[in-house]
Formats: sequence, structure tokens, C-alpha cells
Amino acid sequence: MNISDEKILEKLTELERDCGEMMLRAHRIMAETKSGRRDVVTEYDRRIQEIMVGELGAFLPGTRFFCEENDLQESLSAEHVFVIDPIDGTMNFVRGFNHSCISAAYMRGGELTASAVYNPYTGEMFTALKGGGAYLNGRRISVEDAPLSETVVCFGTAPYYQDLTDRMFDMTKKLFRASLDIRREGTAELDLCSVAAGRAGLFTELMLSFWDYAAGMLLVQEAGGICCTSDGGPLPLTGEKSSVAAGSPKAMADYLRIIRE
Ligand code: LIP
Repeated sequence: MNISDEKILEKLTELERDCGEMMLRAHRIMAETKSGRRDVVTEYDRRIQEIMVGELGAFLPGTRFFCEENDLQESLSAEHVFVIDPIDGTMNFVRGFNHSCISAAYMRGGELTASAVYNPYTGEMFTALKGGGAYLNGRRISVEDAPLSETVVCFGTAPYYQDLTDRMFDMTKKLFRASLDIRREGTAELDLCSVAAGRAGLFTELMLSFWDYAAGMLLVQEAGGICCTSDGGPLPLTGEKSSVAAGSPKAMADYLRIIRE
């Protein structure tokens, strides 16, 4: 079946808006822990993933899925794959911070070709098509190509990986000193959207799952930014966990100089 990336993106945005309503109506949110006390999941994560997988499976028969919940991590080498984080920023969701998103990326033949990240609290829908640019609610967006010293840095604390804590805070202190300020907002995908929209000049986190950065990676690239591992290497598209750094060309150049000092 040959469905265009545009049609696929339209379906993703429709599903994310519908599922976002569930997040807004959520109450008495009960968290369960997965790999540890900081790695939480709720019935809403599972339900949103179940709905999106069911709808997309009917929309594109034979597609594969690589998702955060329920151990649904199929082969990324399939012709059609959806990479889904049903709620990115689950800790924020559980604790009422009203700053989480639904994130989905589509891979065609192993390449990221469409992505949609929806923040139901603000109604902001970030979308990108490979070669087609990045958009926020239909308005074209681009990275702010300014030096690190003139921008804000978003970072993640990789809270599931205690062995990375000292290294993460050492790096964050250097980035704080080199920038206007830092932000830890609790959802890597929305941090990547902030870079794509020019709100932040750089985002970095020392360990993320593929569903935490796949959609945002295409958004940043289509907004004129650069995505790599935290030491400047190529980001894997094979589903393995990875460190991530993303930013405008000027901010990224400053970042790489700082981490190599
Ligand atoms: C979260 C990321 C966040 C990271 C957390 C977690 P989740 O995703 O977006 O940046 O620091 O460890 O991975 O688990 O809420 O989907």
C-alpha cells in the first residue's frame, strides 16, 4: 500500500489531537514504576499507545511499531514503522506540571520522513516532513542561529541512569556559564521542539530511548538544526538508546568546542 508522507502526517496529527483530549481530562492519575522509582507509566500512556497502534495499524496495514510501552519494539528495518512515545514527560503528567506531549515519528525504508509532536496543554502541534520543513500549528519554524552565549539551553537529567549524574551536572554547569540560562522541562521531545522553534538554542541529554528523540530529531533537522550524540557523533536510527545533542549550527559549534576543552 503506498500512502504519501503527507497523508500519514495528517493521520498522526488527527490521532494526537484526539488522544490529547484524554490527557486534559485525566484525573486521579495513578503511576506505576517500571525500571525504577523515576521511570513511571500510567494507564493513560498505555491507553494512548493502544489507540494509536490500533488506528495506525488499520490505516497502514502491515506497518510495524517501535513504542515505549508494553514491550512493543518491532524491527526498524521494516518498510513502514511508527515510533511512538504515547506520553513524553510522564513524570510531569503524573505530578500535574501540564507540560507533556504525544510524540510519533514515521520511518519509511529506515528513514525518518514524517513526525508530529503535540502538546495538548498549549494546543501546539509541531510537524515535519523530510525535505518539507518544520511547522508549528501550520506556521513555518526555524532554529535561532545564534551563539550559545545569546541563547537558552534545555537539558535532560537522564534520571534513570544514576551513573551519569555527575557527568551530566558537570556538563550542564559549563553550558549554564556559556549561555543565557538553562531549562530542565522534563520532556525531551518538547525540548527538541523548543530548539526547532528557536526558543532554545541547544538541547542535550546523556541517555534517551529512540522514542524520546525520533520525532524531535526530524523537526530540528527540518528547521535547519543539527542533531548528533552528545560527543558529536551520528545519532543511531537502529532503536538503541543514545545520548542526544541538538541545536542551531552556531550553538552546536560552541557546544562541541566546550565539551572538547
Ligand atoms: C522522558 C524524557 C526526559 C528524560 C526522562 C524520560 P518519558 O521520557 O522525555 O527528557 O529525562 O528520563 O525518558 O519517560 O516521560 O516518556
